[in-house]
Amino acid sequence: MLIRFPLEFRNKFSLTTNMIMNKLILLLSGILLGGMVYGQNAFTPPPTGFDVARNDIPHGKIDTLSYPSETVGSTRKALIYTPPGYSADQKLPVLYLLHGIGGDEKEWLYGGHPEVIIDNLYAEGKVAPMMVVMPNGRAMKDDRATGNVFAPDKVEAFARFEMDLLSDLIPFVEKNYPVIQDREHRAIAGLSMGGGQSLNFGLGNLDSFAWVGGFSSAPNTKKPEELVPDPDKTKEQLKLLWISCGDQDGLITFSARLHDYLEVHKVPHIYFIDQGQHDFKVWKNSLYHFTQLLFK
Ligand code: FER
Repeated sequence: MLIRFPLEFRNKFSLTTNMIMNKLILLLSGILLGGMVYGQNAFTPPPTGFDVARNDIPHGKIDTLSYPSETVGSTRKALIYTPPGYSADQKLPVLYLLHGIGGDEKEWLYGGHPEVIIDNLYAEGKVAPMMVVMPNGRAMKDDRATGNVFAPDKVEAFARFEMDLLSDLIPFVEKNYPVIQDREHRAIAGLSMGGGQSLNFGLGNLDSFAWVGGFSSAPNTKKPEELVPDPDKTKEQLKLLWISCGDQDGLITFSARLHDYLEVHKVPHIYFIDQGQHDFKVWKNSLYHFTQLLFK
């Protein structure tokens, strides 16, 4: 019987109560379902229509920004979502949202329509106002997702993006947009290669990010002991560590091994095993739940 405990320990005071409640619920549902325990479903599925554009609500805006990258030696592009009612008077937090191995800065937009999901959540008062920056995470001169996207130089460029993000893109965003410039107002999340990047860069730079999410993270995800060498420090600094994956995804081992390590070292995190494969159905669900936890 497979049991995974949904963990949300952001509120340290409710830690014990949460654990007991989770175990009780799992035990009860285990008995009721005769061994079919879906204890990992700490989140109810998004309501029908969560990803369908509504014309009776205010909409945010997607723009393209271009920034000079010293890391790559070129001008690079990213998309930026600004929320409904955005004005330069109000400083906002930022989510950096990263794509997968076959994508570029437009992958989330075309495949996941985060602007629709987030607009709908705003309309219901369920997300904090935030900007979303969707960069191209392949930090090389020709950063298009063409040819063999698994070629070693392209895969390496996903690691090089750490420097581009921290030294070029974030400073550009913070210079040119009204955003709050501290770790508690920066989140990083992504799908697959972007999930691995988010865990690697987020957990590796706790002074820059307090909110970290890996969706269906890929083999570029560093080993847990590299990601979290000092569990107490990670525990103290992180506001949210989110790890999710589809139960039919062949890459689930990379999420599972991090979850197991975090359990052993008692690092609070959310481990959400969704039903599904390596695709946007799972990533949209994760985005829907993850964004509601940010900056609160
Ligand atoms: C791999 C399998 C999958 C790999 C990367 C991926 C670098 C990434 C998948 C994705 O981003 O969707 O072996 O190695």
